[in-house]
Amino acid sequence: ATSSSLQSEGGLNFELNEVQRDLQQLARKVAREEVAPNAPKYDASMEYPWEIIKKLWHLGVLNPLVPEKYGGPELGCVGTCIIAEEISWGCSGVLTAAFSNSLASSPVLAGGNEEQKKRFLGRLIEEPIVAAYCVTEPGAGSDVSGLKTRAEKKGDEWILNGQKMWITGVGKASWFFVLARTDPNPKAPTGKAFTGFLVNADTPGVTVGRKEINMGQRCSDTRGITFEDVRVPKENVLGTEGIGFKLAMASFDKTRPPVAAGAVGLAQRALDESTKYALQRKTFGTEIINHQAVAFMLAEMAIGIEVSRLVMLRAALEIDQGRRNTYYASIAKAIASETAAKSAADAVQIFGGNGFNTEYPVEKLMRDSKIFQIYEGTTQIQKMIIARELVGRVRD
Ligand code: CS8
Ligand code: FAD
Repeated sequence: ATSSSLQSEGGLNFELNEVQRDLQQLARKVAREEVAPNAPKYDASMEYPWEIIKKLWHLGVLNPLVPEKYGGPELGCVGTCIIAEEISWGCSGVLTAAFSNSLASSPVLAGGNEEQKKRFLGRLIEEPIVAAYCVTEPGAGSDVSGLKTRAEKKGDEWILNGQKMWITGVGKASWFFVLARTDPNPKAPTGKAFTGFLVNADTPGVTVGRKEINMGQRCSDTRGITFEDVRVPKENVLGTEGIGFKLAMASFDKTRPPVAAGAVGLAQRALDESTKYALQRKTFGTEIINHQAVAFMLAEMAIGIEVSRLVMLRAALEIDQGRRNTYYASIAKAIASETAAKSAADAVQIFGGNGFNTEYPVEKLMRDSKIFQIYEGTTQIQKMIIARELVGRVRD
């Protein structure tokens, strides 16, 4: 092979195409001009960033996964990641608030019938509304199969009872994806025992809890929710009875890469802020960037960011091209989250006493970064998934 054939179309290529670049520029502009300047205000007030959510909707980037067929922009997982990284650079709390729609849309995309896709995804495009993904419970987060919410079939309806916890956007949402156990037999295989439901927020029996006050990402709305004899019509069973667990898992394949992108955006912000600071702040007669111990912290951030960004885009591209990406999605989520947490903590270190103070941007980054290691599957759970994938490959 000649070097030109090795570089021909379809081979490795690290450039964004024109559409992706335009999307990045659009998201970057909003992040820099509207998200970042308002981030301290939202952090302090803990107010839900409705204005920005609406702005993203008007720009057509609030629901990037929704296909054109249902009125959406169909930006795929790569497009979603490009947007997520930029918005998170501005404020990862805003990103989390904005991302609940994509979380809730994913199971609908994975298993919804045409009518459900039109009805639920179409609504997200018609007006700037919010949807939520209700899986975690007070007693079951990592171990999704341990969830206790139950749904029983009665005639043409299902009766939903149970409690969910830590649900992003649920206090603002118009509809939810809810995962419930539908086979009471504890020996039923996990892949068949659960069903996904699409529940309208105004259904009687739905009670939303108080806004939780979290360490970081404080403008995002996180709440518990209870379902008490909530009647769900059979038309709102997502796909078919019994496939809910798999839909919830398949959704993560599409949402973990953008969550990783959010972590990359936060880490990039930490690097940008601390490089700027290290070039200005002087100690012992020189800018602190000239102290190798400081410069190496910046170098480590750069190493983590570059590696995380590559694997995050790989994970997104794999699924956009129709291949199962579970392995890459978990690698991306794990490395990007750890990079975000370490980069933000080191950014505070580089800022010294100023880093600990709310007048400077990095203490917020440190508080905001922690959640990336926890939500959308903890780092330990990502490692478990990666290890299982490795074992699967050996056995295959
Ligand atoms: O329980 C799984 C797990 O992923 N746990 C982590 C839970 C989690 O990530 N929660 C996140 C909640 S949402 C959230 O936090 C949003 S925060 C806001 C973000 C905003 C950011 C900007 C587990 C531990 C991986 C697996 O559990 P197990 O009970 O061990 O189940 P398995 O035996 O592995 O699987 C059971 C069946 O499901 C099938 N399966 C598993 N994975 C997949 C995928 N696609 C399709 N199907 C899947 N990825 C599996 O094959 C089994 O079916 P079989 O028919 O038995 O073969
Ligand atoms: P646990 O599962 O109790 O885990 C506790 C600790 O044990 C963790 O360190 C964990 O890694 C470790 N651990 C558990 N099992 C193992 C194991 N097998 N091996 C090794 N270590 C293990 N959920 C939703 O459904 N929708 C949402 O929109 C949503 N948004 C969220 C927003 C925020 C701000 C927060 C805090 C959470 C959100 N979650 C959401 C829930 C989130 O996904 C869970 O908190 C997370 O998956 C961890 O579950 P848990 O809190 O029950 O921890």
